[in-house]
Amino acid sequence: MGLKKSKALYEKAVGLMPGGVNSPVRAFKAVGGSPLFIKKAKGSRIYDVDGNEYIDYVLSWGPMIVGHSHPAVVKALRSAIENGTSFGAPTPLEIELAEMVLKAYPSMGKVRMVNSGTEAAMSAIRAARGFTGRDKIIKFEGCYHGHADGLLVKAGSGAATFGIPDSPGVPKAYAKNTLTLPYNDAEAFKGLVDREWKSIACVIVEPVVGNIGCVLPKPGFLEALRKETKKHGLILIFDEVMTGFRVSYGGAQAFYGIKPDMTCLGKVIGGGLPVGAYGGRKEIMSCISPEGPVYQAGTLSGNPLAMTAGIETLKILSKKGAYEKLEKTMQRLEEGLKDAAKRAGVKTKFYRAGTMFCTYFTETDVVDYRTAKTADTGKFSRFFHGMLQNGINIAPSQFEAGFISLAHTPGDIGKTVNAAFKVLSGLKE
Ligand code: KE4
Repeated sequence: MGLKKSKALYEKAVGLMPGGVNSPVRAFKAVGGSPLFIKKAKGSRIYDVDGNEYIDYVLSWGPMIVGHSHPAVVKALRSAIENGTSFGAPTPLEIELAEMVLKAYPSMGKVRMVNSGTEAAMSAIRAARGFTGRDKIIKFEGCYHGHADGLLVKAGSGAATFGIPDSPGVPKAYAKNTLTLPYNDAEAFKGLVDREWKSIACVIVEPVVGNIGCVLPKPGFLEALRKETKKHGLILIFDEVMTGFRVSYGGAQAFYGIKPDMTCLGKVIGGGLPVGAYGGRKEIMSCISPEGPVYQAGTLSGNPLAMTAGIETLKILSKKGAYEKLEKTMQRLEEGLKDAAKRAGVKTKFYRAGTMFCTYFTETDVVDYRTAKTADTGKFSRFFHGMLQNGINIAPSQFEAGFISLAHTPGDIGKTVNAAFKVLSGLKE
């Protein structure tokens, strides 16, 4: 069906928006070529403006876990929109979603709705700083917590690994309060905290790192974060924007049995509409305005349409058998992709946590940012475009996670595995 219309739209878009997109990863810079413009999506499928159909493993970067345009979500939104779109006043819907979230995440005593994962992480860190009176934070290389200034920081040189800006526009003064460590290095973490704990408010971590592909915590790593933060009164923040309701209904904290002090959520809890949330122990959340002095606000926070989509999505996920079905589909895909690479004679490493996954084009075990970067991004790009040509839409970067939904069928998985074998076989040359 060609990509003529997408190409024409992209040429127009670049004259209107930076890079022609509203979020960088969509521009295909990591894989080359020009992005698809999507017309619609239904179930496990997306359809571009040229009429091409794809089985979708991006799922809007995670939110569409029940499938695109789920009838129950669409129906609920249709009736919600009749009542208006935004009031700037409390609604019963916010109570309903807050109750569902707090029930699923018992580590949270209270929760605040915001509009994105960035806002959730930024606000959780402000709460931790306000609660502890300390300024510094610890993050881990490769973890992404949205684009707030203090989080666009990379490891500086030197023992204390003081952060340096990872983007123009981030003042050095902001970055120096962010200490950065290698993910999965419990010893380095313990050493830094033992030295610097008096000035550190919190540690923020993706319990499974979805922003360098899919990197699992080594046994003992999350436990070490929990032990050392408790010992020194640091706030442990699990950024579960991606892992929340994805790795399990109770997120990575339920999956790994670790109770953080605060949690950030997003993506799935909005069912595809803009929702983020942060929450934690009651004594921390009581610092948040208007209950306490730490200011945080948002015109559209708790928006009735976004709450409706989130509530309906969580209702579907909380039904008996939902995660068993997701797990079965994921197992089929994992076995199929591993077998396809083996039969095609291409060395890959596959990782997954629940139904987020990544195939790395490397022979190195991927345990952190450094080892993830051993992946052959050229080979990945050829794989990406080959899969697209075979009607399979995967993330346009080696360093992003893939996702499945309740709408993915055994037939979808079969088609995907066959396409993967065909494309991987072509990579051998
Ligand atoms: P948003 O501000 O994009 O809603 O959430 C930021 C964020 C925070 N924490 C984690 C763990 C995240 O994965 C994200 C956003 N994830 C990316 C995917 N790598 C969103 C895609 C994009 O940036 O367009």
